[in-house]
Amino acid sequence: MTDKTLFEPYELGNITLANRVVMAPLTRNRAGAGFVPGGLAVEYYTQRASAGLIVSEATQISQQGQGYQDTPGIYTQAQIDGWRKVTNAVHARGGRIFLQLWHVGRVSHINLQPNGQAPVAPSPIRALTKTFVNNGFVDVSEPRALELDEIPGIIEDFRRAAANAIAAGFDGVEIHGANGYLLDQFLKDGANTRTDAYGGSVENRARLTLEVTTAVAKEIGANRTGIRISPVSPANGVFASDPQAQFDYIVEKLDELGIAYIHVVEGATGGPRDVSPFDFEALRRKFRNTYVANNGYDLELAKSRLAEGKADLFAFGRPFIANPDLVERLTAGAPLANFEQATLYGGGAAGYTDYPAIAASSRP
Ligand code: 8OZ
Repeated sequence: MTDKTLFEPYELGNITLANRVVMAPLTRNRAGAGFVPGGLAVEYYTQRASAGLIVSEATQISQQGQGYQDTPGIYTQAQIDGWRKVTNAVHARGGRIFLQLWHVGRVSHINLQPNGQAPVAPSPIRALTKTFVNNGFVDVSEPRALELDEIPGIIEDFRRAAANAIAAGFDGVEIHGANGYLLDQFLKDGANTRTDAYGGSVENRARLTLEVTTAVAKEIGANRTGIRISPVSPANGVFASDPQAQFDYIVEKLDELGIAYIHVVEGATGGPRDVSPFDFEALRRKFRNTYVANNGYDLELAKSRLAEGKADLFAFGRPFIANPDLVERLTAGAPLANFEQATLYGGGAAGYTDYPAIAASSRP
């Protein structure tokens, strides 16, 4: 296999990606009033449309699903209309874009919740993590456990959000099942001590994620549905005592549902790849459709993993922040710019849409 393959088209479900480079979801906290993505978001995503696939920033499916200030939603008509401008612009540049569907669960703050209520979670266990509200990082609020009869409403919120995403022109959706948010809270026994049908065993902990995925796939088509998982990541204070059994099981079931892809955060999100022993190749073997690999990839690692057949697509997150033309830079072997930490979360154009593409003349 030659080096070029990373930059050749790839068939994902029923769409064709221009290359195997995925822009990973990146939270940037710049939505406008009503949690509507605005003109800057249109510009930001359009600048990055040469990615084979863009996965949008995590987008809440309901007000209850929000955990940080100024993140966009996909539950009102104004939000659908705002996102429509993003998808139109990305498509006009030949790009493809999925929306990431997000419910934060316990990673939230009463200031963001409907009527100032407690955030919801599988169990009333506070996460040892912070959230970004009122322009600063603060401890998350004490959550309350979801009642059994509230669970159908959560599934319905995901289903409706997926329908809204398609109405907004997205090519598909990625269910956020990673990084210590609601679905990952259910999957991991450190956050889920339920004794009903949604806790207590590998099968029960997987139930909500599988019910959500089934409902979304039924609504918009399995070939337009993906999911992100992070089996061993401690992100947002989650812990699984036997992640291999938990994730072997759920990936087998996701394969049966025939969804387009699994997007796997290999290791600690944004951190080391080898935090604990885990056989990611077992997940790859269990899943017949597309395996999207993520976490700390650079060009060399992506090329070698592709050559070894260990993954189909490679999701780059942070490199896309300061390199809107990441695909062109990787293709040309051009140097990558570093992003500025201070402008990651919130603000305006600075550190968002003002990172330049490399001048054609300075490409090697
Ligand atoms: C960074 C800051 C806030 C949220 C994730 C949605 O980790 C996020 C996120 C990342 O998946």
